Amino acid sequence: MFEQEIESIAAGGSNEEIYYNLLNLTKRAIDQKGRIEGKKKVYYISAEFLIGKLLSNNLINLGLYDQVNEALKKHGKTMADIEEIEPEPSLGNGGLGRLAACFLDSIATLGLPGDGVGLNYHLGLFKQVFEQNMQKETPNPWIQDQSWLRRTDVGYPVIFHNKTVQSVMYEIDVTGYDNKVNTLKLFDLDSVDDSIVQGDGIWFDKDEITKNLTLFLYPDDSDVQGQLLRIYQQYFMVSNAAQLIIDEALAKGSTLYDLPDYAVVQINDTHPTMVIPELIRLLVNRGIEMNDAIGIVSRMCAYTNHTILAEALEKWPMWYLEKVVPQLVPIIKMLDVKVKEKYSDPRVAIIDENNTVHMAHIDIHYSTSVNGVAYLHTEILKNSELKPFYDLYPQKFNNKTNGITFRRWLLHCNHPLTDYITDKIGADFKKDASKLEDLLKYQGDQKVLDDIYEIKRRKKKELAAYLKEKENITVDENSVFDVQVKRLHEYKRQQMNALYVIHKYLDIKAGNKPKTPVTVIFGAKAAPAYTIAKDIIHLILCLSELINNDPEVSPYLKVVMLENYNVSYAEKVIPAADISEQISLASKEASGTGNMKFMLNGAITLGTEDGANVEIHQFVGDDNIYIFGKSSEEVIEHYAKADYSAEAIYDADPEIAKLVDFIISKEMFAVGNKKSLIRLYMELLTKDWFMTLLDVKEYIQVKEKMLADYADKKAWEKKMIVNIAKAGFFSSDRTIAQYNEDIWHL
Ligand code: 7GP
Repeated sequence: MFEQEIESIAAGGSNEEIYYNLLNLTKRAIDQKGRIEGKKKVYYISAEFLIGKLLSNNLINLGLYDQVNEALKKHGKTMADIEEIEPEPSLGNGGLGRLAACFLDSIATLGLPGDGVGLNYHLGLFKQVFEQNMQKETPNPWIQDQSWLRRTDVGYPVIFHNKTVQSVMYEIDVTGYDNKVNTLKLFDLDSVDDSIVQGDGIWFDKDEITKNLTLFLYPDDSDVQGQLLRIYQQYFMVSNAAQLIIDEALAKGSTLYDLPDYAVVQINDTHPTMVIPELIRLLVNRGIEMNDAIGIVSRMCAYTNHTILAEALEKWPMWYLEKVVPQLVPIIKMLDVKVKEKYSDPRVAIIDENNTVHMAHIDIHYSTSVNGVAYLHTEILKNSELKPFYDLYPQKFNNKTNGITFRRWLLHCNHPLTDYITDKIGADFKKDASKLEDLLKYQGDQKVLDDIYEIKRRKKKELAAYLKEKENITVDENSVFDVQVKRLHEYKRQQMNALYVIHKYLDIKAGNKPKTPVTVIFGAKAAPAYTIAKDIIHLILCLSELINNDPEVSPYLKVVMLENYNVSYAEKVIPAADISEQISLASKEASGTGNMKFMLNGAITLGTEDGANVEIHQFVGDDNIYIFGKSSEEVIEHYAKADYSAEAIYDADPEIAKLVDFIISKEMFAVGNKKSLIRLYMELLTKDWFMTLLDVKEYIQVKEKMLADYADKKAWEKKMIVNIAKAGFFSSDRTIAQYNEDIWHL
């Protein structure tokens, strides 16, 4: 099918024409596949879906990729050239949003009826540019006349205090691998006006709700207006979701009393929490008794927690809700009263003594399931963060260790490795990831080990060429590629990696030339209002300028900060990595999913016992991972006793002090901004909330060991194959099968 058409598309036209022709062809191929149907459906409601570019992925899932690729090749084109034309929708910040996208892929691949529900942000997350070694945010328009988005004639009235707006629903098809199709439903408002964005930045008038509602993903919420806008967005999302759910169930014959037989709602962190009172409100409006409505809704909702960082557990002053969504307030109050009647413990109240509404508490009391996203994370939820709730509802708590879709994170981003594995163990692993273990039988086969190493070299070469072309950065493709790509946050400790870079720089300056040169690659966006995170980016960019221009050091050490790190960049950098940096402070990274992508592509993890690193460690064993740092128990104890002092460590250890002091050295001031560097220096010295100095020494030691081990090629190759072979557990197909088995029952 489509053979002739593919051939003629490939034969003629510019890359742009080819892209749009392929887009249209793919859409028709999707239509022919048909929809996944079923009485009961999961609605995965999420403020973020970081879906990435879709052309290649859809072609792979539809089984058309090889055909298209061959045809393009024949006419002297590459798929990579065509992919460059597609804009990347940046409808997410990081892990939570990318997980949602992986989940949609797996839900469809497993043939389960399930749709994503979210918002159609016009500008999504900002585009990052570097100016004077600092991050600058610029708008990132991604919606074009011809795109994957399909406008529908579905829309709902959404009531905000004094005005009612009329939504419009857009859809993006979600193809299953070798299966039928689900949809991602993104709600929008026709009155939203991109032209209110001022200048080349991302500043806009936050008060004009009808013009700005779906303009940006999580606009800067450092002020009250920003926070109110966030509530507007959240309510708009869930009110649409709730109306859609009820509509679809009614169309299938539901009486609404049996709504849980038709719909299950997965609440992706607390952003969609208001779907609970909203569903209750709508059921009551349709004549169902309040208590019945509460029962029905509680039976159909499930909540996933993605973080234990206090600042991310949303709580809103009551007056915010009164201002934006007064119609929900009596319901939330009633839900709170019911909790207080049953439980006297003030820690589990929905509304606290300051009249603040704890969104997660609504989720926990009024849903069937509460899950964490990795074993350790769920244990921490049960035993400390959410302990009072676990004591009330032990049966609700469950773990669902995250996963990644192998279609994007292997089949699409690493064709040579995919083909090689297929050649060795057959294609079954594409549908049953546990089959990857069959690779283990080649552990002793030097030819196979060398081949896999060679594929890594090829991917490094490709990345080097891309960096040269795109960012005019020259890297040594024979160096070790040491990669830390993820959101910029102090708990993820990019600053610790930067201290390693300083250590290495000083060491090389002192005459210790390393055997194997190393390229330290960072990629990260910082939230626009997160000053220290931006200071860390500044530090890295300054180090990069200093080191890369120092002829004494640069043959041995390079520092690269990728500009505008996003899904497409991840697809290029992850297959090229030798070392996967997963160095969060133990207990703080709920799971991590980047760690899984690196492992699957044959990088070796350098990490703390945090999040899913713990499980990766268990799967690969001590010999195939590099672990360092204090345990989560120790860290939690430090917080409990408030006895951590960065200053004490600094005072006691001149080697550490030397690294920290370098941040404010004359070398750094020569390339950087004094104010920013001093601020970061002071932060590290006097606060260091995420305990960089606690682990930095062991980190440096273990990393040096790792780099030395890299020189033993045979031993390294073996680690690579074990990591790839053991990655099967981290397929999101496994995760989704567990959600379905334990929670959704589709
Ligand atoms: C992230 C977690 O930080 C990461 O550890 C996890 O792998 C990912 O979710 C998927 O579960 N959290 C977020 O991205 C986030 O925004 C705050 O959390 C709501």
